[in-house]
Amino acid sequence: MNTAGCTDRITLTGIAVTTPHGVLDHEKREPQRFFVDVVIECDLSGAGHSDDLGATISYAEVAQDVERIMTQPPVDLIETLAEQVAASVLQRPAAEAVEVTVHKPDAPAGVRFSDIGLSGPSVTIRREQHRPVAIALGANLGDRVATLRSAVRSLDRLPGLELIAVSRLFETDPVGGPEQPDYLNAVAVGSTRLAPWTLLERLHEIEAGRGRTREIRWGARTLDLDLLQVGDPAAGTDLRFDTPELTLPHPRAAARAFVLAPWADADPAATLSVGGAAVPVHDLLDSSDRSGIRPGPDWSPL
Ligand code: PH2
Ligand code: MG
Ligand code: MG
Repeated sequence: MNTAGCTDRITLTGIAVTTPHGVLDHEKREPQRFFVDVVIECDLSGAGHSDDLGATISYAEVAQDVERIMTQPPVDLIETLAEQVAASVLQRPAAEAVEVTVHKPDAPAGVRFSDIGLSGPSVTIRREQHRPVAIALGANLGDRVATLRSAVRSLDRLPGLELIAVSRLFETDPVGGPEQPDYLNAVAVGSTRLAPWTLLERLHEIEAGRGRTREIRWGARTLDLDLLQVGDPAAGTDLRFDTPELTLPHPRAAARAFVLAPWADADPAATLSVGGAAVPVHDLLDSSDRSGIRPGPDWSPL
């Protein structure tokens, strides 16, 4: 995976909370000053072009989360507070990474700290988003194997996406749409720090680069890349939402053998959230209509 972070950032500097935390007994009784800085790396281009708060992370919400975490019952370490703040920021779908600094300017340390600026001890941690992701690949025009192979290569090189496994190829009867050639389908699974709509944009760019056009819904295509799921339903961390641009998990994945067969092949332990429950993809496959699904040509795309 290319690990270069996103260069857009939301910064909150110096969230001030007076509250008791510390290793020493008296620190757990007597409130002292803490200042928290949060730098969130996230793609702000969507919000910048749409002027829509829903397309970014509300700094007010983050600030209030920080205050709530800081005013919990006393803990010993500012590391603990920083870790909890980072974890709470990373629950937001748009957050790709976060840096958290917790300052404790009046900490008892047996020395005198400068009274210029914000002096005294602090800790700084940086944590990256790592969400499991499943992507479906399909092709039924042109040199299908070559197109799918180059699509996997593009996915593998995508900054912010790390591929872990790619399924075998399955040859499948077309489902829905007009009369069209058979498909080759595969599924790639991996880990991403990207916001789902940012990842979807990258998938559309890869499709466009392989001559994909969008004339007829469910019509023949050189390449189709669909975002199936982001996050882990078994841990309750999968992202679920329904917008005109993107619905997660993919609304038709649970019933489509051409998705389920390669998905179970790439990740035999995969689960999909169906009506709020994490259901093994294998079980969904077993109860789906597999009549139009055949083994495809051999490949080893990674
Ligand atoms: N994709 C569709 C519609 N129908 N049928 C098969 N067999 N494979 C596909 O990938 C497929 C389809 C819309 O994306
Ligand atoms: Mg599709
Ligand atoms: Mg699609």
